Amino acid sequence: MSDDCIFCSIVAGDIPARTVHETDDVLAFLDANPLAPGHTLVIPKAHARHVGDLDDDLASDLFAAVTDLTPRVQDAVDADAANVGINDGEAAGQEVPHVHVHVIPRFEGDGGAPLHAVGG
Ligand code: D5M
Repeated sequence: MSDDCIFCSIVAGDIPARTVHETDDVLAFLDANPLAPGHTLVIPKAHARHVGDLDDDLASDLFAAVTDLTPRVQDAVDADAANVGINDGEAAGQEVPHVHVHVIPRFEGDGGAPLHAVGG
């Protein structure tokens, strides 16, 4: 737990969130500024700033939650696909310094950018 981390505050229950999935080690909740309906964030409950800070067990638990949730999130909003990604570090666009995986439902013709549009 990091005192000045908003996602740690969500894990602690001090800030409300719309939780969609929870285990002992992982929490998933709806993004407060969604890029699409159903935009979900999946986080390790333990504070870690970068993906490289995760130990193997936690990385495995996090990815297991992502693989479980991604099709369920898509189904919930009747999406055609999803972008699944991590902004790891400020220069990559990480605003909240607690690892989080974005699961962003995508719809045919929605006009959004693919993840490989960096620099394009
Ligand atoms: O993405 C950080 C994401 O975190 C961004 O999409 C908004 C979201 N966010 C910020 N505060 C909250 C709260 N309180 N609840 C839910 N979602 C939140 P990044 O990859 O760091 O740019």
